Amino acid sequence: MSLASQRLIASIHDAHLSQRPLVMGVLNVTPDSFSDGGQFASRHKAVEQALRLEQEGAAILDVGGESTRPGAEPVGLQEELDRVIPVIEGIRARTQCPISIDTSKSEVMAEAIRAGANLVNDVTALKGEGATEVVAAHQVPVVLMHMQGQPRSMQQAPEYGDVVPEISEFLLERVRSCATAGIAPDHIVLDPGFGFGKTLAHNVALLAGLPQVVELGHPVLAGLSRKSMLGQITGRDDPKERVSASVAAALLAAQAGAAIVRVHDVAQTVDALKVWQAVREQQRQTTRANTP
Ligand code: 9MG
Repeated sequence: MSLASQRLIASIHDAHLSQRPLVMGVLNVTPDSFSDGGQFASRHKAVEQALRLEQEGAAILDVGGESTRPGAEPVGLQEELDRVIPVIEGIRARTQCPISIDTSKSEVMAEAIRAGANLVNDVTALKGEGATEVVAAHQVPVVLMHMQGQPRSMQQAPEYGDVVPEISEFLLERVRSCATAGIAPDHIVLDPGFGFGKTLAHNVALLAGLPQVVELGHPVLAGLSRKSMLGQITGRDDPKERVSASVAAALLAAQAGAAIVRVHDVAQTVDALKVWQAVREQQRQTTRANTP
């Protein structure tokens, strides 16, 4: 295992145990993200954006080349590689900040790790062909996310009996499969997958029940940033207008015990977490002082 992966695993577990969540900054490298000015200009802009996110306090940079939004169409292998690999190489040439590859394709995982990625973020929880093998072979940490259905159709009619236990059971089953494939349990981060095949009621129940997912014993990642559930609650249609709602949701996830929050608005989230942590530290000191 590389030293960088060892360090990342240690910092994720430290975040989990100390309840000081790491902020993962989202870097989408889909054509609509950095498109003006051609291939090299857009690669340069993506790398500059990554460095900005790091400067703002991102502890992990999550690079993704295939949209997972509801209704999104799949992207071919070569197209996805062409989008993400040069950007990962470009980031790695400029910073040692941990990089996460957001993909479900084992070939992209392997190439991204070769190019400098340190963590795999898979919204299909390593169910794709060859995915567990790649993660086991490279001994990198992995985020296993729950999704009902596929991005193209997942919001059509999501259904659960009891959403939190059902998702927890799915995640535990994936942990067992990964262990059988040779992935160390302490390399696994769990993610209930807000917005992935869930109605507003499911998402709210999931956020309220997030401590139960944390109790499964693995670090938990929560991705609520700018999602449509926040648009439904606030009435804000434009995702860019959901910053305050996203920060509030990240704080709630942190309070519930999330070890990583995946966000677009890194600076705002980092500030909010600092306020929460300062008050929490004071509360801890007061409790200690008053304990005989
Ligand atoms: C790629 N992506 C989009 N939303 C996400 C979420 O909530 N969690 C994870 N792990 N990845 C996500």
